[in-house]
Amino acid sequence: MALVEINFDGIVGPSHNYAGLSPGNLAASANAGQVSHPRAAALEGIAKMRANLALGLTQGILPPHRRPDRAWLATLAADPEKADPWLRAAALSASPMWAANAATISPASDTADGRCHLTVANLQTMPHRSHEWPETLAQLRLAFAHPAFAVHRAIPPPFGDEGAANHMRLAPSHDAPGVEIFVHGVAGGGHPVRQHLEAGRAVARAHGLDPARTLHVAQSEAAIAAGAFHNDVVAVADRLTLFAHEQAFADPHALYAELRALLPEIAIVEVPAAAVPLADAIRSYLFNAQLVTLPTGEQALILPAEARETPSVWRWLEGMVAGNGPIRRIELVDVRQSMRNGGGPACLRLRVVCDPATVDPRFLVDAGRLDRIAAVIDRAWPDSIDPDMLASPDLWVSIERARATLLAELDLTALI
Ligand code: SUG
Repeated sequence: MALVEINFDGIVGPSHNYAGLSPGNLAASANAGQVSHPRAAALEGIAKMRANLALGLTQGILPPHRRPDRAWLATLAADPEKADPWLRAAALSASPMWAANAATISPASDTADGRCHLTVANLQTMPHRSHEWPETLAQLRLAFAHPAFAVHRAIPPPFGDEGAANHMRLAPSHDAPGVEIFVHGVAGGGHPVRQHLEAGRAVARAHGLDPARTLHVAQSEAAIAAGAFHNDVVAVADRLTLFAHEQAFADPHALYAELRALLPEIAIVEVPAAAVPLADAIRSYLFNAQLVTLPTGEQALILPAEARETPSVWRWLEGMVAGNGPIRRIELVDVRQSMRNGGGPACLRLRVVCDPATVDPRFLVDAGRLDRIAAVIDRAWPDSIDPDMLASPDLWVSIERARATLLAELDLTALI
């Protein structure tokens, strides 16, 4: 059985819009009220997947959710079409595109029963994301129905869980036991704390992780206050490399010491605040990169194009690849539509380490399948959405039709 890392990208849904629903997410708040471009957004996502396939990576997809979520809205408003605008926007949000928040994954090599465990995130802190979990659960139960997997329901509220965005795994290889790090918030300097310690502990227990190789660490308050609403905005890990901002964790030295004791060969690439201030790291999404190991064994960082436009970040990256560190290559991708809602390349993907032969093939893509998905998007996705249009019944119907057309193309009408 060959274990590989598969990146499952959320396909940007036809309702993608800028409603400013995520306090603490500075990009989403700053762009509230702007006109969005769902078709361009979804095609940017497809281009990122194409580029990853060209790098030799294995690629999967998670389709957009049912939007508007009429059933959810109907429980909250007598006449859904006349519901409060923010509630209507919450029912229409395309936020399931950020697949890093779909679930937390522990590969088979870390778990007591030798299965790959997935726990769906409850996303209960933000109303517009709190109704994602039932459909995520349905998708994951379909994609990972093979006995090699165990798919768990979400942790009950009020303990916030935002999935893989607050979880990192370090291991010498996919088939060797790793160290799993669950990152939670304690205080957010006025911004909401979305990931709770209790949730991380419950997920680790459900997955049957070895407590000696499982760390629960706090995010720094400064990071959340500066707009790092998820840990993956300030840190990312792959194999034996941890790439993190100096101010990512409440007690970085204690974390690094524990990691060095458990994994003596670890490489910790810490970016000092003196070189890249937190504000620049968050604006450019330097750490919301996909840190991947290519088939050549080389590690690459797949970064948003904004990294090149932020002088401190670009200077630091140029120095890094010129040096002797483990990250040897930089790839830039344009996901500007997603970035405007605070979602970079790493937010758009859920990593699952498993044997691809055990995954339902309808959730895996090659270049030809991506072409067919792009053709549906071209045909059916709205060109633009002005937030004022969110009440339009015609828009609702065209969004529903667009998703149904895609699900038919994917042979996934079971999800309609
Ligand atoms: O949860 N934005 C998302 C961005 C998620 C990014 N994910 C990771 N860091 N892994 C969020 O804040 C904005 C939607 C709006 O305002 O309409 C939004 O939900």
